[in-house]
Amino acid sequence: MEIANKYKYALEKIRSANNILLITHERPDGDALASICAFSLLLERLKKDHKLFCNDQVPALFNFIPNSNKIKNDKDLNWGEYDLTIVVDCGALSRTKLEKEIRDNRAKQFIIEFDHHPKVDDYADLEIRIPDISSTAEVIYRFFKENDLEFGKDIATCILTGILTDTINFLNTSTTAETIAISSEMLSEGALMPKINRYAWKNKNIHSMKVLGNILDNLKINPDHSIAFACLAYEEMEKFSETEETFDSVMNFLSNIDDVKAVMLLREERPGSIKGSIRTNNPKIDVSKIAKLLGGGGHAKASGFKIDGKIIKTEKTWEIK
Ligand SMILES: [Mn+2]
Repeated sequence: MEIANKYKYALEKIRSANNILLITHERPDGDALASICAFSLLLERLKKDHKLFCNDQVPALFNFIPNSNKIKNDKDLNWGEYDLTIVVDCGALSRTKLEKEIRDNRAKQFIIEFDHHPKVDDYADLEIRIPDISSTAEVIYRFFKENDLEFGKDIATCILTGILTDTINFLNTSTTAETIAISSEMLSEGALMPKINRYAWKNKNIHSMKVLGNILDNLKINPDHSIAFACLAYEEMEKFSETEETFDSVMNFLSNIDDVKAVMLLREERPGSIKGSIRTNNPKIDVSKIAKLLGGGGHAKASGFKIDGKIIKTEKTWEIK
């Protein structure tokens, strides 16, 4: 099906549904929350009953996103109730943390997926995926546009939030002329850009700055692979008790290093379980290939993986056992 027809078909499905379940990914970022909330606002306008699910709590910094207070993490969803499920920004189905439930109820309901990650799982009845565009919010913008749906201030704020957070304020390479044109249109619609910037970026507390300081202090460069990297052993992770957003912003900051091909952070989240994040600014490099080799995935410019192992700090560097 051509993409324009997919947008139309998706709206038909939404209009004919009575009860809709909206799902976004665990540990949600700005785009994940903006995307689920944009749909919630549209469904309110269309007077459709719906529920919003995310496995983890909305980080306080994103409380400004309209309707984010409606997101629940209660897995006790009455699966018989819904005739339509919309999954946004998830990449792999496992990131919904409802993999089993979705697969078990697969026959009973129609699933629409909106995403900009490379395809991992085949589960949606209608897959609206544009890999490597700036954000799922940009996919949703196109869905609105193609269907002549009005935005209004709140939905415009959602779409601009998704774009600004996923592109790091237009810094990364997925930013196109269209991304900026859409952002400008959303501002004209009344999107609250100063609010987005204040909450989504100027939100660093002293503690997270000190975590950044520690990581910078210990940063190493592997000259053979031209990768800058740092590790955090479990003992340090425990000491920091930092949230995902802190490490996200650390990675954003590290990816400003000019003379390496990529940056990598390994942190032992739980004893024996290491989470890796890898970023690059180099247009010729696809870090998702490394992530995939290690059982993970993501975008060409930002990817992640999980491996088993223990990080041990030695005098000069780290060892993984
Ligand atoms: Mn996204």
